[in-house]
Amino acid sequence: MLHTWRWFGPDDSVSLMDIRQAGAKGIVTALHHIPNGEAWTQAAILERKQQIETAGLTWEVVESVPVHEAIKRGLPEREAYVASYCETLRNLAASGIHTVCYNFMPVLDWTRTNLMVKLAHGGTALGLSMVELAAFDLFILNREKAASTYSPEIIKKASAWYNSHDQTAHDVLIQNLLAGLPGAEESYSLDTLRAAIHAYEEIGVGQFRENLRWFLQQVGPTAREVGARLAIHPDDPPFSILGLPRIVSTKADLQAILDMFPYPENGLTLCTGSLGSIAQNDVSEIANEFGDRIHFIHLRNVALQDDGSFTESDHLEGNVNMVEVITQLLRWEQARELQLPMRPDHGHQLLSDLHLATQPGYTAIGRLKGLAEISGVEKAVQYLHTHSYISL
Ligand code: CS2
Ligand code: MN
Repeated sequence: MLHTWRWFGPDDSVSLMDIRQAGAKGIVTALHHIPNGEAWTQAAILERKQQIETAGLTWEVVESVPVHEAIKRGLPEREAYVASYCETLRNLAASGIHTVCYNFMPVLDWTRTNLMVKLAHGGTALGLSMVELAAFDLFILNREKAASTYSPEIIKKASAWYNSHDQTAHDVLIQNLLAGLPGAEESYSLDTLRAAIHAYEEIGVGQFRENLRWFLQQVGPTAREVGARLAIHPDDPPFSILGLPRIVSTKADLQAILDMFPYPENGLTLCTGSLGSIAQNDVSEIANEFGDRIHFIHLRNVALQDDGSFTESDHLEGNVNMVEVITQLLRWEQARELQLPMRPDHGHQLLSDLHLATQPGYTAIGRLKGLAEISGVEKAVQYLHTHSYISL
């Protein structure tokens, strides 16, 4: 796999030289300063590409070209936004950048309730607590249909959590859920979140799926024309939150999306942590089944709890059998005769990073550790194959 690393641009506290020292060869980045929905000019793309190449790295993947809410909601102005999306794809391809990751999650992007879950060794992790999510939904957002979303047991625990924590704790939970995590395209107040959620009550899962179909059928022909590889990122978490429809969560969802525009340019980001956050997803089976349509790989792991909560775990530990997934991916690379860009997705906050203001999930040392562990597994599997101990 081609070892890449997410860089948030010149303001990122992790420098391009840090990234080279961490062992990555390629960069995953986006022009986050350009407003969502505005076309990226070739000049702006080439300026970022130049910065990366001057540091001895290559820009391998765009994560992400954001999909405007008007497209997700199917509003009339989606026509203008999809035209600018196609212009961005053209300008990226003309600049030699062809792999484009994107999310199609409504309103909120990836979501966590806790950004500093204390680990036994003193480091911290990201986590999602269903009890705290329910407490927010029921007693802070006061969403009308929230009570029908959670089990009586979760509701009881959510009430106990809410009543046993002070306003400071409530404010931290609100901040974690509304401020938008790194790479997210929007942030909200409680009122604008309520309005956005209400807008989706009229849409539902079926129409939301049709809105993605429309998007893919609009941008797909341009992707084919310019050789762009679209790679949709799974929902994170892979289930509906706050009553919002999520349609990129399961194997069946992924198959339906690939069928919406049945060409290789309509592909996937295999994110093991996002997909692995529900026990029903066999990530290795998904990697095996859709390997010919995977254009980009995120490797991270999760430790699941019975109530649906999870904490992000070490890359090789947790519910995802990472050795099996990496073996599947290496088998597909061999069959497709190519290298797929892979990035260590998230990392714990460890050692000196604990004393720095880092981007949640995007620490240097935690991601370096993950990349090193993944690289070791990859090397071992490749050696065993080359020396006929196993066959890919
Ligand atoms: C990550 C996110 O698995 C994940 O959720 O890839 O951190 C990513 O940054 C967001 O989906 C935005 O791209
Ligand atoms: Mn991911």
